[in-house]
Amino acid sequence: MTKALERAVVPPTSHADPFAHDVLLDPEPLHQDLREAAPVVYLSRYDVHALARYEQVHAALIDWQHFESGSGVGLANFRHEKSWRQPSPLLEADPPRHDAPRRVLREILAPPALRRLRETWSVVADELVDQALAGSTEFDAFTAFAEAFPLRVFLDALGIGPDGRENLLPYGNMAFNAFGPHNDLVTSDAHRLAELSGWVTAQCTREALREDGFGARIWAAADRGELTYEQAPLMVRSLLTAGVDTTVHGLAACLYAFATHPEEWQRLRERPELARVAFDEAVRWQSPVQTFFRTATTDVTVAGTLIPAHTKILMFLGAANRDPAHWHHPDRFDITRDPSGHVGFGMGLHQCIGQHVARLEAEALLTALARRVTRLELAGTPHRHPNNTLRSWASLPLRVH
Ligand code: EJD
Repeated sequence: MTKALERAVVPPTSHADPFAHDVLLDPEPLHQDLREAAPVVYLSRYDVHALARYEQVHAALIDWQHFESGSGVGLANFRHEKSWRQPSPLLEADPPRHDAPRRVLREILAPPALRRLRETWSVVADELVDQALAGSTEFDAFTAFAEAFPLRVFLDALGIGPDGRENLLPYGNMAFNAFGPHNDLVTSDAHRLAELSGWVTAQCTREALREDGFGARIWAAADRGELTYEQAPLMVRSLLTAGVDTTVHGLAACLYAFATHPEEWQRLRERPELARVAFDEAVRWQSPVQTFFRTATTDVTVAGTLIPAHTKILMFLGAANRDPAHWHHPDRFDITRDPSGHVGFGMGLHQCIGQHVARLEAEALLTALARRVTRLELAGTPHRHPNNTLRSWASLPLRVH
């Protein structure tokens, strides 16, 4: 790969700030510019190289040998700066250290392990939908469904207690901001860092976890010697960090997609078995996780451009998921397309380990809604919430029939 050094292509420079509020709230124009500019673009503001085309994002995600996670998957380079929290043994690690934690969590979150949750989650989804519809035909679907459902079913399955759950979304908002630059979104969260981290840390102890949940199974793996006792609480923390906000905003993306595409809702009602693929299509179309970084392990050439060793690479998952060179009519939300291969859950070694959990949540919620609601539409302007990593929502007013 480094053979091409002497004829390296100089990448175009962009002075844009992908983490500015207006871009976070409406990222597609920048995505299009970056995709069209070149396979690799230099971002002067952060001194990083960026990938926005499907081909290069996909290639970087699967090439963990050249694009490491161990130096952090945010802008901060762990070689030079300390992280705000102890690094994750899963997310912020490379093989071989990454592999044992990954194996343990994969078992715990694999489809067979989730089977017994399906029935319970479907009952809870029915309850939530009945509750919302009993109140009024207009409500905020972001709080009523997208937030309420994961906060209840996922945290119950994880095994934490009912108290203090209101800390989790603020914690997640902080954690996902922290992958970006140290901008106003990070500083405005800073005063709650100690309090929220303290609360989360307290939930990760063995004593705080019910005996039959995902959390207890992580501790049991430590007892079997499959993990160290130092890793176990950090992996419970992984579930609390990675498993709530991502699903909340993924479900919101899905509800927003259907509210703005009534013909797709009709299709789902006729064929509720499309619920899971519809969720993946919504993840492709909105990319709840917008960006991630890797770090070059050596000098590496991408499409002829040299990326120097130990520098950061910003991958635009959202841009790749709408790359017209890879997708037919990429801007269309179409539940009959095959969205497989989207990079909304990442790709390769670190690909989302909770994706089956997320799909099960989406399936339960969407099918409960589809059984009762013939039509849904926006009842007002939905509001997004800026976050350095997540395509987040603040409200999603819906009217249902
Ligand atoms: C994440 C993008 C952790 C952790 C793992 C994954 C995420 C966050 C935190 C989900 C990133 O192990 O702490 S989507």
